[in-house]
Amino acid sequence: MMFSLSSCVKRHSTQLLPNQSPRTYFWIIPDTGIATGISKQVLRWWGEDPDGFVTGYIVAIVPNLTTIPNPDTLQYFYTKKTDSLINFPLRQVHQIFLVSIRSIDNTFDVILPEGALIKLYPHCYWDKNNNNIFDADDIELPTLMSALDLKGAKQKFPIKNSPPTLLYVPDEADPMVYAEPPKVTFTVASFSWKGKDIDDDETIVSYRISLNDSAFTSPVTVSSSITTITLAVPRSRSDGATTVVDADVLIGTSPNLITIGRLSGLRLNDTNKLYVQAIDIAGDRSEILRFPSKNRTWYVKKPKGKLLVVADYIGGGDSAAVKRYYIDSVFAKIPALQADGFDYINIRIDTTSTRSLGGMVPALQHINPAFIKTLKLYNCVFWYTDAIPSLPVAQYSLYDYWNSDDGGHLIFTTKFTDPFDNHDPAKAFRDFVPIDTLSDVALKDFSGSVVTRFSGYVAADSSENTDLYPPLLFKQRIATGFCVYPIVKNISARYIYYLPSSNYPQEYSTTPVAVMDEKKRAIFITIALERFSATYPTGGGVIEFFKKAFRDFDIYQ
Ligand SMILES: [Ca+2]
Ligand SMILES: [Ca+2]
Ligand SMILES: [Ca+2]
Repeated sequence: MMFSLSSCVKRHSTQLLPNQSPRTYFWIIPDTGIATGISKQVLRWWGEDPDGFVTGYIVAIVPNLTTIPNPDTLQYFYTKKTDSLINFPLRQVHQIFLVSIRSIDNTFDVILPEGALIKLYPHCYWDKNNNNIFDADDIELPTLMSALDLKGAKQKFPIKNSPPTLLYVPDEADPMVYAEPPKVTFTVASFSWKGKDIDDDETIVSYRISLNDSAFTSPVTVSSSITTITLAVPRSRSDGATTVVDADVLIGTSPNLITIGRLSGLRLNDTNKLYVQAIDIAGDRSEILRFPSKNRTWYVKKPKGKLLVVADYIGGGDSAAVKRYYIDSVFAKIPALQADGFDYINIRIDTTSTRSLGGMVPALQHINPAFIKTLKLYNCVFWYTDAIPSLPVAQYSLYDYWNSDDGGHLIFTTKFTDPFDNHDPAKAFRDFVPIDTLSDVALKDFSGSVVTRFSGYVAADSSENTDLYPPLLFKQRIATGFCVYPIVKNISARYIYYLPSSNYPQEYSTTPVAVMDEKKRAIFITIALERFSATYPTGGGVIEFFKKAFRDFDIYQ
């Protein structure tokens, strides 16, 4: 069609008839949109020229105008396209936009780039430097005016705001699940969301947050840049509470958490819900996003006692036996601990084929701060592991826990079972316990074989005679099938236990197996404590070890 028109023009061009102006038309999609439009609209236009053909268009989109000014001082952009998804820069609920489109016919002889800014007044020019005056390298367009649709097509758009929307965000450990609190937490939990607005995500101004109250009676409001918050209750507040307690609202990550508000009504030893709503610049609100998500619960346990036991243990099918050892054979025999109570968390249960973190471990992006703050509810964390500890979880949380003023004390005991295992490929241990190195090579005997059978005593470091740790005695019947990787303490730590010297070569004559930092905040033992007798030898054993550690930590005398 265009080609036949073109040849038509050529045939008649010698007749010196004046050029006829093109005409311009447009509509928007969907066509119901003009009345109840949203601030993103598909515009479609076309031009017709009676004595030639249309080569391009200039388009102006101007807020708060109802007619084209005379003279036309609008700023146009040039395009060869015939449609556009127009994103109106909406800043009010009902803002009006004027769209003016003028076709250009084939008598215009300048090739303009897509998007060139065009002014028609005081004369036609290409405003190359976009400053609304004719200057510098701007280019005059003397043939434009006569090639232009002088009437143009114009349309007023009353634009209606659309409310924002709120979405869950994925757990960085598993994109198939949401970043939301574990089904059971203590009095700390983190929440993340993502706000969207069809008018432009930047038109969201705030989020309001409410606890157990979908009516948002007394919400905490955060700015739109905050899309993760953490609820936390200090022990000084929860210890005296019975059924409900106020929760602080924190932003940021440890050690830079900032308290920005408080929500009342966190239910202890009960289920809870957190509600979030987005508010845009026009004051419109999103649907309410609820935590926990559908078909899930969030139960908050009131913390008790000063000790949190972290079970990082599945291996070998003996996890129940190991748990019984600590809970029944050791902690049940420490009167102060029994009087005070303590808490227990298993961080290895409820793993899935796609999520290796246990179900009690927060979303990966929430370990700091939610998991760190959970540990900090307690004066002491006892963390025991099988041969495959949750090193990333420990790495994200434990150094901060025992090195910060609001943290506590750590006893970390692990075990190594495979002499050829790549037991610490990322060199993770030195990030969270007071050592410089954990050897790559397991302890060997005089024949060069890895030592996998242990017996007798582990001796306390005797360099500080006044501060001896109680001796520990291997439980002979299970003291096989594991090995020891020698450690080198860091400069501000001391060894507290050694393997006895007689069975090992000179270089391992005094093999350290436990270390404590100089501030007495962290103890690391490379032999699983459950390998030792709880009660023997006389004056020693694992019960006495914990009593000594609790005294050193100034938790229980
Ligand atoms: Ca024409
Ligand atoms: Ca200019
Ligand atoms: Ca909006």
